Amino acid sequence: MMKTVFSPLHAGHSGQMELVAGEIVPGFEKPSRAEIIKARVETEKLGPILPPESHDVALAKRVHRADYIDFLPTVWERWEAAGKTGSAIPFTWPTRGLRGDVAPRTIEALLGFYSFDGGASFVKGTWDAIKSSHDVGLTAAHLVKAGERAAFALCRPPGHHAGAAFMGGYCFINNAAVAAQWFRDQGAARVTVLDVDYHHGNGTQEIFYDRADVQVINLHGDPMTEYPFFLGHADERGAGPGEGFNHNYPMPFGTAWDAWSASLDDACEKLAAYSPDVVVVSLGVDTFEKDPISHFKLKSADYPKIGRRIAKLNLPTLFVMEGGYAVDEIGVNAVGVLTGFEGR
Ligand code: OKP
Ligand code: ZN
Repeated sequence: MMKTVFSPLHAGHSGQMELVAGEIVPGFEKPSRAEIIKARVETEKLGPILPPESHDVALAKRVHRADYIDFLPTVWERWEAAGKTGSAIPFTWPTRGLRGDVAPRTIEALLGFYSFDGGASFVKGTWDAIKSSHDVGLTAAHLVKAGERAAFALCRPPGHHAGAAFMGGYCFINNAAVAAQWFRDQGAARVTVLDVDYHHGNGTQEIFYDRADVQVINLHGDPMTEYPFFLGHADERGAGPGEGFNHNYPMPFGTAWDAWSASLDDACEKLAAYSPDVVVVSLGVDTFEKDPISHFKLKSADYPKIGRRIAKLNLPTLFVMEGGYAVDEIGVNAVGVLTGFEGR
């Protein structure tokens, strides 16, 4: 039986708007995603569903910049105090040629200072959801540390696009990175983050890029044509002491199981050679053929095969929920990975 950790507080992050193809629309990253996965955990009898314990965000500051983590809980009150309504969406960024080293003062400016796109927006309940997602990840990590073979952190909002000092792509705190760091702090010599979400986990890569103690492996849509566009190429192999410990598998639109699973096999060989004490899987199921914002062609029957391949590594494994936007099938696909891992 695999334990799942889930918090109802995710639901306060609701109604946030998103700019897609020239129109402001309701965010794809919506509460029903987590609720449908939770319902599938129940009907599949994966195992007990536990609430998170509260953990100090000091742990998040081990991978994020302290000023960024201190900023997140203040966003909504500052937005309201400035007389603004709607969703707090970043809109101006310190890109090439501008100063990225000076934090300005107004909430509008700070939202841009602490983000790389307009995809992570706030409403009233967003901070409580972010904190609950962080707590869900760490509580599930504790279960694995305590001897569970695997645990499922049903995180929402997701985390893998969030870097040391920026949010973006629906992500605020990098739940998988925080958990990986926590395992290190608890005595794990080496940790691998295996990111199977359709989108490149640019935040996770950035956080661990110059480190040898956390291996980061990403399978994703080729950034030449897919979001987040500006990271995720095959030649990004790590820097300094981290050289050789970052592995990217960019794949073209239309990639289906045969090619995708060949990348997974190669990734698992590199992972096994690294011989980590624990694996953190950034579990996105937006590789699904019917995902509304993605372009891979995995089928529902493929997800248990992902779980079986990861189980063959025979390592303690923390599954951390990331993306997946085909809500009708998100439960079947996400829980399919987990039941596949359990050998059923
Ligand atoms: C978050 B995760 C869609 C543009 C992309 C952001 C996608 C964030 C995905 N037309 N918008 O990796 O699933
Ligand atoms: Zn994704």
